[in-house]
Amino acid sequence: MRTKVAIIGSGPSGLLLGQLLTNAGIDNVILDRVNKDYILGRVRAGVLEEGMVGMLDRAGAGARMHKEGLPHDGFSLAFDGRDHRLDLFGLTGKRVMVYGQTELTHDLMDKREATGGVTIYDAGNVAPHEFDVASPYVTYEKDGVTHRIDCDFIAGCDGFHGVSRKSVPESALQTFERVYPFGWLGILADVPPVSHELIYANHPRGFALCSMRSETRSRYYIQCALDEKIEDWSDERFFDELRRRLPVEHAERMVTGPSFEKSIAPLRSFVAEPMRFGKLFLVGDAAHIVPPTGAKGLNLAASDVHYLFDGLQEYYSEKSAAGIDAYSSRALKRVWRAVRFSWSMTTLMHRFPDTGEFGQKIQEAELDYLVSSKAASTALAENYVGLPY
Ligand code: RFL
Ligand code: PHB
Repeated sequence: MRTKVAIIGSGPSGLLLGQLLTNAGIDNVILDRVNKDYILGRVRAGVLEEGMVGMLDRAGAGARMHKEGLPHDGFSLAFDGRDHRLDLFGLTGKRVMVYGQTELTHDLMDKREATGGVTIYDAGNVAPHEFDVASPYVTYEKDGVTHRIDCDFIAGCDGFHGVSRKSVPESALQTFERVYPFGWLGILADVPPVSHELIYANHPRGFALCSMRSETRSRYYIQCALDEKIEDWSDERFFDELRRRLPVEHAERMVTGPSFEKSIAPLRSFVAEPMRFGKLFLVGDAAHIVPPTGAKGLNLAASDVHYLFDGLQEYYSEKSAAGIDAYSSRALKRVWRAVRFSWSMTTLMHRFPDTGEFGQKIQEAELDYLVSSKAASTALAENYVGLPY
């Protein structure tokens, strides 16, 4: 088989890139090591920046998001027993969209099917080859047979644990990493959200986040130790702990109910540089990971796709390599700003092993400054709604 762009990974990065290429008449094939249901079973991001919303529209897959997504004009920072609203729209003129990654992935898969895009699921041992020379190709196994796809370019959209980044010689790659000494225990439950906007809570017992997927479905998280076991967390214990970390007016109003998903996610910041090796591009989580505190991971995947798609389109329509040559540096500039923001939100909101009473007071003083200074609130809001691409 031959195609122009072989895309490894059918997560949001791969699907978005694939759809923009298909819409522009540029052939592409997506390969994923798992099947559609498995991908749609992963519960992840929930907050989309306007840039991501625009990218989904550009792909022609935004209709359901505009109908069912919840535009949010602000969120709350809770600390020292009180709640402080950050007016995102008033401070920046922008809002965010609350719409689950699962739904967005579903919409992109439907669009791909409707426009005849090729996706090969359950592809075993996917491997990129010869990407440092003129004629790269990808191999994979399916039903016991090895297949080969020749292509012009390979897009590594296969997430943090994927094969693309691992295929690059170690000497060609510089990595930067911070692993945080805690995780997030998250649940999904069909109960109305405790508040119509998100609440990010700093508490001496640890961070808590009240998010949602709809007006009847809540997504709640609490900071937990990395060695915590899911089995030890009944729904009742989870809600008790969540309530203890929230201002009393929210704790009293919280509706509880059985969860239907419960998982622990570790927190990490990671960047691999550069994001291009000859004909192979790293996109989204394959190149970088941020802790979820700033809600930036999925949104960074969208800006990477924006830069790469522009470069590929320019290559095919104008025979110019300027855009693809600039991909890594353009993408990394925005990546590092988001890495900084996610790290600072994580540092500000969580209890670290050495936080102690002094650290707690410092966090509260910083939060107090953030919510009472217009300059500081604006800087936070500007980063949260997303820096321009
Ligand atoms: P994905 O979604 O990991 O998709 C990669 C795909 O590649 C496939 N794959 C392979 N295919 C073939 N061969 C191989 N060897 C392969 N290895 C892997 C996988 O099966 C998969 O289908 O990466 P992508 O597309 O770059 O998307 C990134 C986002 O998923 C991620 O950044 C976000 O989910 C991060 N994130 C959040 N981001 C936000 O912008 N806002 C949020 O509110 C937000 N909340 C979150 C989050 C991530 C979380 N977790 C669990 C990590 C909340 C959580 C709890
Ligand atoms: C979510 O709804 O899953 C979510 C929202 C905001 C974040 C992280 C996750 O910062």
